[in-house]
Amino acid sequence: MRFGRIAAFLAVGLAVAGSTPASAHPGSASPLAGAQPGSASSLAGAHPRSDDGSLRAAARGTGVRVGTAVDMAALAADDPYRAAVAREFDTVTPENVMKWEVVEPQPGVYDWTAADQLVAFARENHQLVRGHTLVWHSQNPSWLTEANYTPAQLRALLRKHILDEVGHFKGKVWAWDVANEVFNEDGTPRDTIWLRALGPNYIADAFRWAHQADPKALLFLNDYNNEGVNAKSDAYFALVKQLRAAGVPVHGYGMQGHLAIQYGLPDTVLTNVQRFDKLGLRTAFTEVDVRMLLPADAAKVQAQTEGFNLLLRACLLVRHCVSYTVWGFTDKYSWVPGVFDGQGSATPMDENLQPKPAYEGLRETFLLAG
Ligand code: 9MR
Repeated sequence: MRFGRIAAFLAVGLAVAGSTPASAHPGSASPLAGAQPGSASSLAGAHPRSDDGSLRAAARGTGVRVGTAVDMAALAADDPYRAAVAREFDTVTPENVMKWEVVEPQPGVYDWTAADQLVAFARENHQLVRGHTLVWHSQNPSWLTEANYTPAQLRALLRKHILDEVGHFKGKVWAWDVANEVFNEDGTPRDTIWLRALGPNYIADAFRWAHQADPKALLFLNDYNNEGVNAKSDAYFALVKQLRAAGVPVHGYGMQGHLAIQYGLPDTVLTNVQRFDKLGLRTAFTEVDVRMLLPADAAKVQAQTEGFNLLLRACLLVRHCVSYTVWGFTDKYSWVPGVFDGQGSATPMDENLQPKPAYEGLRETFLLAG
């Protein structure tokens, strides 16, 4: 239904400058027709509900699932938070509990407790799970990073980690962020233990192992500052073409969407998403938040609303953008103030879970497209 609504965007002047329905609509034959991975039929999801005023209800019929990162401590302790996760979202991403340091705190000793709880919560609420993340330079266990493993040992450890984790969640995770943040801003490969020991082919290996463990899961690359056309997204574009030419099962390009209004909003997002879309690749916004220097004022709030909507519109204007996920929906649990001094208010709801203009803007944009 998504493309019938592009006229609505244009009519109300919301379309991104330079876009047209024709350029957003890459032909009628979908390069994804018949593709198996990511079929939601065997997973929970798309539960029909009446319009209860939620984001989830607004997103229905748009072809884009709306999701949030979930803080598992908050989910256990905070009933209004828990109710909002269930009410507002189609998909959930564990903010931390599927990361290697959490799932394998000691070599060979797995702890799936918190991740399993999220999967069960998602099932109860007819939500899909985005798994996050399999190979990354951060949040790895110290037993892994502080030992002097040989390249062969590191490769075996990475292979086992991916086969075991994806295998544990086989049939329960809709999409995986397989490789996270593998490029620098200038498009060169990020210097990580994986690159140093294994060379750049560790990325292709990671996708092959993930596919082997769950052939139906959608497998994504994922990064930040790759929303617009720039050296980093160019590097991803080249990598995707190279991986696909080599038959590597890569299905999606994830753009985290951590924006900050004081740096301005990226202005080539739609062009960037379109070029990946035209390759037949799924795209997704995976970790959207829009921070600001505190205190907030009306102009900053307006800029933030525009930031959230800019990314959502780009998603709605292409054929294969499958989800739009916020990295937490309430300022009560956002990672931002702890990392960026003097910044915050980055999510669509305030600390009392009251919707901000950004929330209303997202709802309106979904409704226009639905
Ligand atoms: O939000 C996450 C925060 O709680 C963790 O402390 C942090 C550790 O690196 O990771 C945060 O999530 C990151 C995500 O996994 C990858 N993209 C950037 C996110 C924000 O830092």
